[in-house]
Amino acid sequence: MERTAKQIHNLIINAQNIVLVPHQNPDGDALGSVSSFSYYLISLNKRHYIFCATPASSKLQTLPHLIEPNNSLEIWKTQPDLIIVLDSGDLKYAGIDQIISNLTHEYLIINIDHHNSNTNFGQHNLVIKNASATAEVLYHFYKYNNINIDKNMALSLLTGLITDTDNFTNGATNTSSLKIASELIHRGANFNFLKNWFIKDKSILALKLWGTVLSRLSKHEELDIVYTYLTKNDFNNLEINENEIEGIANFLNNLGEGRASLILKELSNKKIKGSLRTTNDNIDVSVIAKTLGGGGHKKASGFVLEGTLEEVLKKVWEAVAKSEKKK
Ligand SMILES: [Mn+2]
Repeated sequence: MERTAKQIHNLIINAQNIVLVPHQNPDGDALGSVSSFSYYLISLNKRHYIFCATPASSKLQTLPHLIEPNNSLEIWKTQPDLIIVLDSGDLKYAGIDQIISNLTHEYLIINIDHHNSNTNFGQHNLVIKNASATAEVLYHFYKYNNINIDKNMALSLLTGLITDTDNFTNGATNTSSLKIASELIHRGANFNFLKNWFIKDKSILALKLWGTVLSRLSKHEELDIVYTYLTKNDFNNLEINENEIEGIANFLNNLGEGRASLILKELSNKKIKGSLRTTNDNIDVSVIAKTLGGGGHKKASGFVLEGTLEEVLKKVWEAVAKSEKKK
């Protein structure tokens, strides 16, 4: 791990033009990770861009330390020699699989991530699957290379940790994430500012949507999984972004019932997005998501399938039953 971190650092030192890529619909870990990296590249005076296939939520953009990514395809015409993908299990999740396959110049891909389903798609892969966040992987990267973590970098990394541990409450929270968070705070990251920003993040409209979702909670008794769903009509007239759904999915971890929870969301073009969560050590939701063509972590994963809500729900139950048999 240390060797890979040092190799990557050498490549950065020698690079002419770098593109940083967080995953699509970037969350606090994806944006926090690219922002901390951007601050570091600025300190090195390195020419670089941050490309994201979709815009970041307007809510996250209100955090002044997070750097707004750019979705202009013109970036790729600058022929970056180094493409650094952060917080993505594969290039499709990052939203750049098509773009990469059309590149004709020479480049290297660097993959820095913590997803259990990571496919090691880079020429260099710094992947720590038991890390709570990509921010944690980057913390180690900076340490291995004796890079000073300044205040802005610390605040960006702490944003990633808070996001992926759901305010230090979910299964990804461990001694390592808490220890790193404490050092980041020591380095000037304002925990109270971030904590309040993340906790006081609900609007009246959003909570009404929560009410709808929660009123539909059901349980598959045999498989012991709690589930609910959102139709297109539910949020057609509301300005609700992807992260809101993640928030509900994470909240379902508070349930004392069921081994895992599932929330299905109807997308446009007849597709359904599923988010799986658990705090139970005896179930690995990344295995279920993988069977359904998705991916993620042992305790939090997701997938997108074609079909109606009923059809997709049926496929999920089949995937759960299949993953149980394998054991
Ligand atoms: Mn992450």
